Amino acid sequence: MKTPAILATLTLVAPPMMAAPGNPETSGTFHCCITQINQRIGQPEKENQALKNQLQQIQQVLNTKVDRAYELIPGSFTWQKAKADAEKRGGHLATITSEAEWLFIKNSLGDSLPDVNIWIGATDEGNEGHWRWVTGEAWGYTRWDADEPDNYRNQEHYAHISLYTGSKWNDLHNDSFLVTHYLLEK
Ligand SMILES: [Ca+2]
Ligand SMILES: [Ca+2]
Repeated sequence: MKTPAILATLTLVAPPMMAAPGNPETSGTFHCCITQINQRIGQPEKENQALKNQLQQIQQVLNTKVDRAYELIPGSFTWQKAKADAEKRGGHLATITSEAEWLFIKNSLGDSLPDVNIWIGATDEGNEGHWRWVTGEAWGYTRWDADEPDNYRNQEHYAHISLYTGSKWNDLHNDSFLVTHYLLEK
């Protein structure tokens, strides 16, 4: 809360009894005071700008995907089995096609997200290096970790959110014990 600090500034710099608009001495004092207040009010606005931008982006997702819901499903699925299970539940492995959608997912799932490895609906199976979403949505936005996807041992064709890298993405082989959840979107 900045309000007490602002009030303190007002009291110290400009005693209320001197409020004479026509008096050049007092109006100068007030001008100085108002400038200080504006500076102090403006500062938190700047500090909050990043947060406001995030909220705007989340709002964009809400506007375009109002009926979307994301759920973390636990289980030792292969990527293929996770894909089938998501479809059986009437959804699909999550497709994360914008920063806004990612922020929305992060906000939806809260603290549970960074603690586990999670399959998502991206694969280059059958066409090495050509990544695609299971839904056929346009491939563009990515969150690959540095040096990923690396197609290690020429076996890694499935993407997951990695707990080790601040929720960046890594490619893995279909059957990895490291992945303990998948992200359902429906
Ligand atoms: Ca690959
Ligand atoms: Ca990899």
